[in-house]
This record gives sequence, structure tokens and C-alpha cells, in this order.
Amino acid sequence: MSGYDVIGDIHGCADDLEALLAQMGYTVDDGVYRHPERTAVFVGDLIDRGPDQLRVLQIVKAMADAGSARMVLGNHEFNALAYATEWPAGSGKYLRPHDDPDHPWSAKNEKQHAEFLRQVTGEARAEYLAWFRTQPLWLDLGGIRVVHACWHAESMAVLGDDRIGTDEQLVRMSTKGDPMYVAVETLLKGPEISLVDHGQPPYLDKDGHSREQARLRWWNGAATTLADLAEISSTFTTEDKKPYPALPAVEVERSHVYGDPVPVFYGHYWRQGSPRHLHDWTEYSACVDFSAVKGGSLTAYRWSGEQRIAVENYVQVGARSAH
Ligand SMILES: [Mn+2]
Repeated sequence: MSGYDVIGDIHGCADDLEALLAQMGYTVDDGVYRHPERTAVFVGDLIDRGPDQLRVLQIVKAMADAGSARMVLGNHEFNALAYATEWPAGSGKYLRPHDDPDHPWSAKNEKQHAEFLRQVTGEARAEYLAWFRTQPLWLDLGGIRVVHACWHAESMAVLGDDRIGTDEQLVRMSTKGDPMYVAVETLLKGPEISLVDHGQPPYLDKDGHSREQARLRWWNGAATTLADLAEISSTFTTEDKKPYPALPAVEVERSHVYGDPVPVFYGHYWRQGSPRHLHDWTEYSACVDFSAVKGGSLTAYRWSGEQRIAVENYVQVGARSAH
């Protein structure tokens, strides 16, 4: 049956990608993975962290060039472009700072990106970065929608075009405070909600940093309260190391909430285990990121025209299906 196989964040796990494609009936023909009836759709984050990033890029670009796959950019592809773009030209400064003592967070940039820089070099790196520029930030395929982190029509309207476009646009997308920066952050990293503005304490994240914003559960179309909308991990504590208190069920503004009756697929959120146990998948939204590079399973959703998400249509590497 024709349709789309929406594949989650790969992060250089080429063996898992080939296993998943084979499991779904894709075969190599003339050096390219193809399916007789179906098209693969990648949600982005092909690169960074994992062991075989060049092979992942070779596989996915060959499929895209041959028309057997589509993709959207993830925050890691976007960051790779900003990291490689010197601005102003000739200044020795980059849109995403390199190892630079004046930017305390640049060491983190280097660490996240080091494996890509080591594995993908020279002309290959230039070729794949140029290819990223040609790929969209979101895809509306008619019966389904695909974006890396959050489907948000207002942010898409701010950008106007679904491609990154010129260096000048990439500069705006990389400049804090610019509406285009906010729009790209929303689409590729997901929206946040302030806890402090709603009378709640900050929390300590897993690195011990105090944070006032929580991830906003935009995919929950029924969400109306702070408790529904703010994602609080069981590992979060208050600043005095007490368990983070339950959020109140007070009504808050429903910003970013996805309410359209069109299935939307996204990655980015490092879900654990099996989609069967996902407590917050809904009929119109499906996360396909199950932490492949952190010991989870590379995951796809096989869509064949259904108007609502059905959990049995998930596939994970090594399992016949989610059941
Ligand atoms: Mn991501």
C-alpha cells in the first residue's frame, strides 16, 4: 500500500537506519534504498553524536535525490550551517561560535558537533552543508505534516519561505531577538512555557542548572491548563533539591497548541522505550524520536492514508511493530 514511512532522529546510527529500511521492505537498487510503493520521510537530526554520520548522509541524500525519500531539517543540521558560516565574511567569527573564551557556551557547541567535524570532512562536508540549504524546515504532504520539533503556523508565516535561503536570512535566524530566530527555535527546538510567570518555582535540570522555562506540550490538542501544557520530568527537583511539586490545573493561554485534525509527525524529544507506552501521543500527533543514539530504538511510523494516528503503525528496529 502506498504511503509515507516517517523516520525519527538518526544521529549517525547508520546500522540502525539500514536495519529499519530493510525491515520495512526497502531494498538497494543501483546504490539507493527504494520501496516499490512507499516514500521515506526523515524528520531531521541525521548528524551529530553517533558513529557513522557520513554513511547516514550518503544513504539519505541518495534516496532524496532519487525521489525515494523526503526530509526536513533538524536543529543539528541548522546548527551545522550556522557553525560553518563566517559572518561577517572574513571576520573569523561564525554565526554559531567556535571554541572561543568570550562565549562561555561555545565549548558545548564544539562538543556536540565534534563527531560531525571529525567524520565529515573536506569536499563531502561542503557538499552536505550545501544540500541542507536546499531542504525544507517543514513539509505539508497533504494528509500528513512533518516538522522536526513543533508544527506552528504562525512561526511558518514569520519565515515566509520553508527554506533557509540566503546568508542574510541565516544571520537573522541566528540572531537572538529577531522574529526569524524565535520562529526557527520554535519549529526546530520546540516552544517553552514559563513556570515562574505562572507562580511556580524554577527547577534544576539534569546538569544542575536552574531553569524557569519548561517544554510546552504543544502536541496535546486538548491541553488547557498549566499541568497539561508544561512538561516536568520526574528527575527535576526544586533549587533546594526537593521533588518538583505537581503543577496546578489552572487554565493558561493555549499558545502553540496543535488543534488541526491532520496528523503531524515530529522527532527531537528523546522519548524512551516503545511508542505503545507513550503517555501523551494523541490521534493527530506522533513523535518518532525514541533516542536511537542513546540506547533506544530507531523508530518509524508507517502512514497509509489513515486520518488518525494508530499506535500499531509504529515500527522499531528489532521489533516487528509496536505490539
Ligand atoms: Mn533535535
